[in-house]
Amino acid sequence: MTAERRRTQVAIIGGGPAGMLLSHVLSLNGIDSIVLERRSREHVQGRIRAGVLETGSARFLRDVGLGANMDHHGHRHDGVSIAWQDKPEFLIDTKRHVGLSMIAYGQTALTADLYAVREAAGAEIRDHVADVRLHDLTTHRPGVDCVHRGRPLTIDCDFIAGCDGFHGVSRRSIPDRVRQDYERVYPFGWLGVLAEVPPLDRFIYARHERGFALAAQRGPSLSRYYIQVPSGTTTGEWPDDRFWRELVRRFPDPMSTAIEAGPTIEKSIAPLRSFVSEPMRYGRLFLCGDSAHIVPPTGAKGLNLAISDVFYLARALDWHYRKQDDGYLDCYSETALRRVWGATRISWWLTWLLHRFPDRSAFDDRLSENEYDHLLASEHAQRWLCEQYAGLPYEA
Ligand code: RFL
Ligand code: PHB
Repeated sequence: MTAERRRTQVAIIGGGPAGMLLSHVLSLNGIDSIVLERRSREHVQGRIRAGVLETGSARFLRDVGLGANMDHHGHRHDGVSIAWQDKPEFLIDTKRHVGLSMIAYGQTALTADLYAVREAAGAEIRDHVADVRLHDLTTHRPGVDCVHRGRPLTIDCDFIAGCDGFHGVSRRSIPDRVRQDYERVYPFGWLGVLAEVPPLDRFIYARHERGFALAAQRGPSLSRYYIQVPSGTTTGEWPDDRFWRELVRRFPDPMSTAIEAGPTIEKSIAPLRSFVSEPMRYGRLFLCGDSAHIVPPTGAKGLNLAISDVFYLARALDWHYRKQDDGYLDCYSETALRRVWGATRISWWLTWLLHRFPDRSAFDDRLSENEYDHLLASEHAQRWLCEQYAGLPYEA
């Protein structure tokens, strides 16, 4: 089979939310791109993941013409509650303390919006791409070799955006001597289910001696629930009736009695990890989203970080092409990493506060309890948490 050769300004590796949003924003600025995605379109659009958008993410999505479905089908909420066994409930009241609300809008819906808008614009999105290799990253003419549906494909470009998630090839294309990885792996994961039953009326993080649980929502009759499970657990060990029995035990009354059980339509386990790779740039390769960093989902920050990375990178590329100014490209990594470390810290803190750690001592348990009591009592502590939970502002 003959090889194919294409040229574009920005080759984007990965067709998840980061890659698709970047390709959309670039096209609004008159910059062309080709997206290379390893999996099928159905697989990418079927993944159930995040559910909460920060005000800043929602504002950026509106600015780039992606607000209509989000504002129509998503719903605003002013904070997430913490239900701590045998203690008063606490609302992370972002509206009250920092004047910002969140929007509950599933990543699945956002991904569908992104594919719809890019397809309508005639974007080049290649799925089923294999053997992706990046080359000449430190020259002005980098490129990507891959195999697209069995046929060799080479892309010549000006820049490569590595939006291929934690398991992708982009980050690994940065030499070890340049790259520094920071990592913490937690000894548990989240078992998540989706069920066609009415959800509770708010998002609730439950802290219980049996482990963490989360009540979330995807619509008026679609519930999303999670429970902490030990690492290595499989979904096969969690038939529906066992899941619901365990879930209600972790919520205090009256929440536990309000939970409606029903057949699950999706069930998956996500391991929890904190990970940051520095720098987020190597020559003409720029990393965006989960390819450079992973946060545990306590805090709902992962998708929001992917969106802020795209904001910074799209602006930097716009200035490069439109103003011949590389200032933003040169500070991309540093700027994006400041926000990444902020989200890494708050996600780690909430995970530490709300989960049961198998190796934790009684001393540590008392410390976390005291931390919660302090949160209940102190306006300053509440504001500190709300400022970060709502999402730090984008830098000018
Ligand atoms: P993705 O979504 O992983 O997309 C990367 C894409 O790259 C493709 N790919 C490749 N393509 C070509 N060549 C290769 N060699 C490739 N290798 C991989 C993959 O197939 C994929 O399509 O990364 P991206 O775009 O950076 O987006 C990140 C978000 O998906 C992620 O941060 C969030 O889902 C995290 N997250 C949450 N974030 C929030 O902001 N709010 C939340 O409420 C929230 N809840 C969650 C979450 C993540 C969870 N899991 C499953 C880890 C809840 C859960 C349970
Ligand atoms: C979700 O809606 O899936 C969700 C909400 C809050 C989190 C994580 C996930 O912290």
